[in-house]
Amino acid sequence: MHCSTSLLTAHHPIPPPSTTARRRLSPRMSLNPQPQPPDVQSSLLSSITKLLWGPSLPPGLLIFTVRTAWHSTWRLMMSQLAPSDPSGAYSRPASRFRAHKLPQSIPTPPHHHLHLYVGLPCPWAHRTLVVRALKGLDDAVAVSVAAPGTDGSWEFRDRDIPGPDKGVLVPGPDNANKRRTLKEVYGLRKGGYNGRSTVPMLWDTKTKDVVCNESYDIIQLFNSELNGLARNPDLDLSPPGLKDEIEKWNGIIYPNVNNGVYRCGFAQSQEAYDKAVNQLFDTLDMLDVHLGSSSYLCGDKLTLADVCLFTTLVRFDLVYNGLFKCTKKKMLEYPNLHAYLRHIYQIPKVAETCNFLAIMDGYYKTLFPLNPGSISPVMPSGCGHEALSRPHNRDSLSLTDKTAEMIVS
Ligand SMILES: N[C@@H](CCC(=O)N[C@@H](CS)C(=O)NCC(=O)O)C(=O)O
Repeated sequence: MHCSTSLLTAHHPIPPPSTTARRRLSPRMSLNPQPQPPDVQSSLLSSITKLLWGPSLPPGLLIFTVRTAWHSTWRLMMSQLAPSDPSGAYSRPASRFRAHKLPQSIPTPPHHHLHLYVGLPCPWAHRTLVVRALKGLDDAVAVSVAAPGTDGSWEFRDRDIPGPDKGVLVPGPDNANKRRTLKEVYGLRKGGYNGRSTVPMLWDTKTKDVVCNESYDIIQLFNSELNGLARNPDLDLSPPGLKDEIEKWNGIIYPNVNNGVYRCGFAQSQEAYDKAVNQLFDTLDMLDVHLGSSSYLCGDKLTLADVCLFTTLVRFDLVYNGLFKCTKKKMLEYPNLHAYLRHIYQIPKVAETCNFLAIMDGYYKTLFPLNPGSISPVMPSGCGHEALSRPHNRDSLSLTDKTAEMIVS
């Protein structure tokens, strides 16, 4: 169900589901078989090999057979993980629940009926956490933080799982509906639900229904529809005079960077990968130049476009560079982009939304076809709290940036 004439679609050009896109065949359960101890695995493997081919198989034929079998299995798993078009390019499914206005019933202080479901690895959910924090909506919109289960779906924990950094959001229980999984929460809505149970998801605890599960719609709602409840109602991340420019930047950044990293990581052909990776780095090169002389994308004011860019940049060297093969350069090699990243990270309340270990685990341990061993690499230097807290030296770019002051006050 899409918001038919939603303005938001224009701001955030999400491709409609391609008719040629391969269907998701089944839940991700099948992508993560239960691990066996190594000795059981290897003796099982050698028994199967002997049974099939006998002891004297020519090595070339063995390699060919294993390669063909693995490649077909990988293609099958990728088609479940990431729908693609016939050229092998990733085709992101559209969000089912769109909203550009809140239903009349919500929210009227002091009764707050909105509950936000997120997962910390997810860049789309991260946008909603950043805008919620900047607008001072943490009391008005409660949050439940799910964690990725071994099959890649979202699960809740019995209690908060403390992280290494104090104050940073951590996975925990479902505070609104007391369910074990996000799928169960989606299933509570009248009429049920059989689609993808994605984060972010905004839930109405009064009507027991999904308000919206499209991140860009949610950040627009948070920015302008809840000012009666916000601690920072005067912070406007989408002022009328900048709307066209924000839309212009989103039109570049969404396909080439936000979804661009996924187009690299989920490409199923060399051609699709080459196209995605070139578009990604051409755009990053251009952004690095632009942000060398501009505080934010649209000038002196932080906007929704910056929030959308930030949540991809903060994951770049942590996960996209290695796991998604975005290897041409690291974020650290872009002096202006990295300074801009640090600048936004250092805005009060933003750092608490960034759980670096949860991001790494979420990507490396659940995207089985991309990392079959599920080994999570060591955190690259330059990615964590300390590195992002280094001075950004960008104050001279703007004389009018009041963002940080507005948020602290
Ligand atoms: N267009 C959506 C994308 C949301 C999305 O893809 N979320 C992922 C996590 S990064 C998810 O929850 N996937 C679970 C699934 O596909 O089953 C948005 O921007 O909100």
